[in-house]
This record gives sequence, structure tokens and C-alpha cells, in this order.
Amino acid sequence: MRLSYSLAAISVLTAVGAFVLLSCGSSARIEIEAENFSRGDAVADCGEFGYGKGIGVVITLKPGAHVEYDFEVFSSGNYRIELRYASVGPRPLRLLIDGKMVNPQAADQDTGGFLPANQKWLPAGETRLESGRHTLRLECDGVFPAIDKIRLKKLVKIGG
Ligand SMILES: [Ca+2]
Repeated sequence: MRLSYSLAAISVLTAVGAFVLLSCGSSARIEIEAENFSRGDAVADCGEFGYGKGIGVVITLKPGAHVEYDFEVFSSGNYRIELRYASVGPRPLRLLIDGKMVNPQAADQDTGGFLPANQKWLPAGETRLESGRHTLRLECDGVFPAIDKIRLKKLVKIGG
């Protein structure tokens, strides 16, 4: 009896003030195919180079590149940004939204390869977004990993 009471108390304490992912609803989740960038000087690979076969990825063929994505938010709030990418060794990117730095070291994980089978969803930062149009920018001085998708998920604050 005492044990179950303690566990319940811990659950309440950890939940208060914490952000959790909103589980569903189309306005709470935005997914962008990385190869469909609005503007930039990277390369969309839909299989020609082997990295995007069947999924489509954005890659770079020389150091120093950027891509931008225009997107619309329908529900103001805090969002978690995730990137689905494949890389051997860290290939960190600067992730900016509307010109503001969100993460200077996004996509800095080794996923074990560059091929579609090596693609992994990994967190890339959190930021507040108001409803309306925004621009997400990825840039680096080196080369990109093979990026398949970008996802923004709304977080909701529960309790106090
Ligand atoms: Ca893709």
C-alpha cells in the first residue's frame, strides 16, 4: 500500500511542469521531405547517387551548403524538431528558424552508414513557434549527412 502511494506521488511530481508530446492531431505535427527544399545549394538525391533510393534525401557534393524550408504552423506552442538522416561520423549542421539559432550541432550522430537502411530519427532541438509561416534553415561548413525528413512535433505542458 505504501509502495504504490509513493510511486503515484513520484509520477505526479515528474509530470508537473514537464513538456510531453501531443499524441495526435494533424495541426500538432509537421513533416517535410528534406529533398523538397524551398531554396538552397545542396543536391536532392532520389536514387541517382545511391543514398536516397526509394526515399529521397538531400546531400552535398562539396563543403559549405545550405537549404531552406518554408512551412506553416497552425497551432502556436513549443515544438520538438527531429531529423531523419544517415551518416558515418558526425556531420553537424546549424539549424535556424527565421534566422534564429535553434541548434548549432544538429545531426551530429553517427548512424552507421549513409544508405536508406542506416536512416534514423534523432532529436535536433526544441523551439517556440507562433502560428503562421516560418523558414527552417540547415547549413554547414562541411558536408551534410544524407537527410531524408524533417519533423516538428508540438509539445504540451501538463500540470503547473
Ligand atoms: Ca525523403
